[in-house]
Amino acid sequence: MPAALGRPQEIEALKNVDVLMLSPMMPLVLEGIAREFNLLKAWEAPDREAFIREHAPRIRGMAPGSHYRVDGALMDKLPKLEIIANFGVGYDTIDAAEAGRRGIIVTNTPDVLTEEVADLAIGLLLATIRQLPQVDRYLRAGKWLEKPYPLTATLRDRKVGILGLGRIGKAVAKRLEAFGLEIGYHGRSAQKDVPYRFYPSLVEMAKDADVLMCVAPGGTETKGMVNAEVMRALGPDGVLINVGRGSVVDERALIEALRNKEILTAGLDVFEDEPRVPKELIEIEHAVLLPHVGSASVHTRNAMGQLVVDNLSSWFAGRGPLTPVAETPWTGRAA
Ligand code: NAP
Ligand code: 8YV
Repeated sequence: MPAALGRPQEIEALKNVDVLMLSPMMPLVLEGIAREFNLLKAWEAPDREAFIREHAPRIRGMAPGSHYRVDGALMDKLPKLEIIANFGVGYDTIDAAEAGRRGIIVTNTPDVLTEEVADLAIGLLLATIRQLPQVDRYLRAGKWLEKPYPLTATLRDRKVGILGLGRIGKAVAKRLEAFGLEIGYHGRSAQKDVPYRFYPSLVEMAKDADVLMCVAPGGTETKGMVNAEVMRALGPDGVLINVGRGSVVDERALIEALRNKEILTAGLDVFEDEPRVPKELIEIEHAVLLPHVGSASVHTRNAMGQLVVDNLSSWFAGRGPLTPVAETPWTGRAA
């Protein structure tokens, strides 16, 4: 049993527990953590590295911001680290397998954002196919006074292939069913009790579909899996929507596919190198580009933030993590 999982059951003097935050997070998280623990704000220090070095021997918890990589090298510096509480369901910036090997728990924020992100995915799909941002700009520019906006493509009769039929993928599928659309999915394996067709091959799914809805996680396994071949298979009437991770789509191949009209258009909430978006994508007027706002409502971000705080509270109160990730399962406290 790794050391962190076998701590003796005792009432913690929580205020003595050092929790490291690498970049500022929403007030609810900052205040929630500071209320219970000794919050170390690395970004306020003149020298972040020196600050981490100074406090490292005592740091037991961590709430990293989304733009920092938490890898083995950082874990090496934090010998007492027990838990990394991620803000977000996706945790591809954290080397969770490495954390697991060291007995460090990683938690994420599943479920509380599922419906919000699914709503956004549907909004982005409609906005992309019916060109809603472009139509809005048209009206504001006074062009309606000259002539009606040109007719657009349609969502009607489309087949949607979902890459990543997990919590969010299923919530998207449920909404698409209400739209009367045929749905298929691709993942590492077929799922029981799912009424949609499973495609073992992403290319085969793309051939059959004319919307590819990507809700897959980031990481080395999925990196660039929506590549030139997949886009060619999706075809000239095909629409790519990505609300999963930017790294899942080969962005250069996407730009080429859009430029060469190998696919019709794309709606993207996530990008390879956020917040930087290639100018070639920005120049493609018919694509719809959002600044990673899938979960970005006050309601849902509060729920996510609270779950970050609650995971730390629960862990340091000796009750285990609330939402550990698959690589660091909670097996209970040793007697
Ligand atoms: P989830 O329940 O874990 O679902 C992930 C799905 O991806 C699973 O169904 C899994 O199916 C599939 N998958 C995993 N690895 C795969 C691979 N190598 N090839 C093909 N499919 C693979 O996670 P979730 O809660 O739905 O969240 C999904 C992702 O959405 C997050 O990881 C995050 O990146 C993204 N997200 C984005 C936003 C946003 O603001 N845009 C907000 C929240 C989440 P199998 O196990 O069958 O392969
Ligand atoms: C968050 C996300 O916006 O949960 C995720 O995986 O991508 C989003 O909900 C993000 O992680 C916070 O910056």
